Amino acid sequence: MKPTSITLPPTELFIDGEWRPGNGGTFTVESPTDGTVIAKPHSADAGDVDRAVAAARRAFDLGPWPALPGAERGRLLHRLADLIEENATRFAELESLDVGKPYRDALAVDVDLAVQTFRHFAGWADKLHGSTIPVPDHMGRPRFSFTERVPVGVVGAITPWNAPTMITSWKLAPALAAGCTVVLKPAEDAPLVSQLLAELAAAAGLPAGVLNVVNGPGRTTGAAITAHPGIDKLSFTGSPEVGRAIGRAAAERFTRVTLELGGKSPQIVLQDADIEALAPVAAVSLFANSGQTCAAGTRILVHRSRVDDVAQALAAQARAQRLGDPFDAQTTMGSLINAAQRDRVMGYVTAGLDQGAELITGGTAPDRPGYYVEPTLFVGTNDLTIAREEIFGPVGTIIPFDDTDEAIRLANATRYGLAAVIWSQNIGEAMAASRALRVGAVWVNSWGAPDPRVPWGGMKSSGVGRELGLSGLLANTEERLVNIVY
Ligand code: TXE
Repeated sequence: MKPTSITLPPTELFIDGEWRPGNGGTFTVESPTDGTVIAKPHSADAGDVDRAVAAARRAFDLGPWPALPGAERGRLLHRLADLIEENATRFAELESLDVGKPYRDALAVDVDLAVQTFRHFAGWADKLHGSTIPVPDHMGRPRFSFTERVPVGVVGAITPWNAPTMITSWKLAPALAAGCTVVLKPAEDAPLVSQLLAELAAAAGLPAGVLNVVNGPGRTTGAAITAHPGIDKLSFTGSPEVGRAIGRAAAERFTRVTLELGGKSPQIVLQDADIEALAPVAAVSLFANSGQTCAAGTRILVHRSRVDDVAQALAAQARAQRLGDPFDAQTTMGSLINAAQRDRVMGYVTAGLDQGAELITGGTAPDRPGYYVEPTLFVGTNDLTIAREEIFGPVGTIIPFDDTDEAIRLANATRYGLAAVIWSQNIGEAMAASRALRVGAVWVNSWGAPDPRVPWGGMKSSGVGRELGLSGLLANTEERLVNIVY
């Protein structure tokens, strides 16, 4: 059950180490499970964004952050990780309340991975090395050339609502470890955990201006960040449409940019796949967070001889899901984020039916308060709207194929390229398929949330650049070459 009292973080903007009222009015955050008003955070107008960028600029250009020894930045980030861990249940409560995802998932996955992400990148803060490069001098003098990794500067981070604790940590931890300062704009639908993060960053001892949090709508607050000349890098996770606008704005001033834009990821079930083993994992990939995950394996490409077995096994998994109160320990699926998303998902279900897909299970929005959709499975073809567009809801389509070449062709026949899963007991075949896929991440006989130690990002319309891992750290740096001739 929902805890009787959840302590909400401050609702103001966090600029230059202080909570300040926003000049853009307030907006309402509703619980997606019952429509009640949770909070009314302040919105930042362009002037507030300007002040936040100026604070981040000062903390970068004059302040101690990039000049601190890496080990000291690492110590402060470890302290922040410890504080997040100490406040884990508070983060999970806020995430569950805001997003409607099961509390136990928020605690075990999102918050845990956020702690791991801060710890991982805290460890990198004193390990940003360059290289020495032997280069002959054209006049025959002794020459010494080396490179340094320097922080890219002020990072403007714009985050989505589906996994706010985790995705915010993906943006903040590598940027802060590299010595960057940050202006963060959380998604309007799920701003609460970022407010708590700001509170804890101050408690951990991060200097004023190093992290600034400005809430507000994307089209005003987000756009003001995107257009601000004081920002050196934009880091965005969200829809391809907004990603394109951000990429365009970045190109205007050659601002560095990282975009993570979701996917339509295939799960390829080869003829020899162990269906009993794959069913529960494939179900997590489809239904975790009510399907609102960027790597959801929503196109289940199945060898024609196994279609009935897979359909039965996944339908059983779908029927075993318990929709309900995210704070109820029995609940496996919470709500969608808001009414618009529920309607959007139901629109796709209708399109699937209209275009002749066979509905195996689900397909309804239960008649109860909140924005729920039943776990839904279709059998169809790769050209249907439900197989082409990212639905961001608990809807999967089983698509038959006749041989592995056709499976690869179908898997790649999408504008997205974030992730793919291959289910097979033949490692040679799985590896060959893996190499043929135009995606940023492949799982063989598995699926799971990204880990901070490995890179994350997509090919094609799934995005530009990588977050996490060493690539994610280096994406917050520039490489500087120094030549000494003596
Ligand atoms: O995303 P938006 P929405 C996909 C998913 C989902 C769809 C729409 O398919 O159904 O996108 O979700 C900010 N300038 N993903 O509408 O609008 C906005 O305030 C600057 C996949 O919520 O892209 C929020 O903070 N910023 C995805 C963030 O962008 C702007 C996760 C994302 O919002 C802006 C989320 C603007 N003009 C959605 N307009 C993934 N990669 O997993 C909006 N924003």
